[in-house]
Amino acid sequence: MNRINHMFRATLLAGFGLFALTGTAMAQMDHAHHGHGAGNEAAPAGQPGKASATTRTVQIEMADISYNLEKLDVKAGETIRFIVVNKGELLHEFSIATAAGHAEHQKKMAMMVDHGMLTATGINKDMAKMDHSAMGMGHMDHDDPNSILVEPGKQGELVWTFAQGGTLEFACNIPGHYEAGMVGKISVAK
Ligand SMILES: [Cu+2]
Repeated sequence: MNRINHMFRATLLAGFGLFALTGTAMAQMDHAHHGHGAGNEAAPAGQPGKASATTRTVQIEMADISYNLEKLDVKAGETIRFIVVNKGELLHEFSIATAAGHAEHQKKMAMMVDHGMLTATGINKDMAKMDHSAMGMGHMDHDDPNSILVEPGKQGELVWTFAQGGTLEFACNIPGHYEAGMVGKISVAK
């Protein structure tokens, strides 16, 4: 890794800590809304699809910090199988939601970083297994049906049925990544 890359990476990691602090503030301000965001977010965006109903497979490649795709055109009712490959060195997410849904999900992700469940490069599986309800934080798993977290060098899969016409976004809600441009438009034609 050359010096410029190294500095870039150091900046990313520093930014991660900064956003984690912001997450604490948001968690305190918005305590009532944790743990049930997935249902709210998923409703206008569609629903998890059956693999057997897949009409199309789309490969998504993630890097530090970008997607290989800026825009995706789909049809209402279409079921797409997304193969999501993380070619970067940082943890990334592929999530399908409205812009408002992503904004809501970002708060939860910041809280997960804040509590050590997510790091810049991976998922802390021991922390993720802990019973956070005892700490008054409720259910905090990253189990949202509309998103998938993929660690560096790995790949994952998400099958999604788009429900209605409109504009959605695919995005990475790891703190700082959406702001850095890790977001794209999905046009859902009726
Ligand atoms: Cu990311």
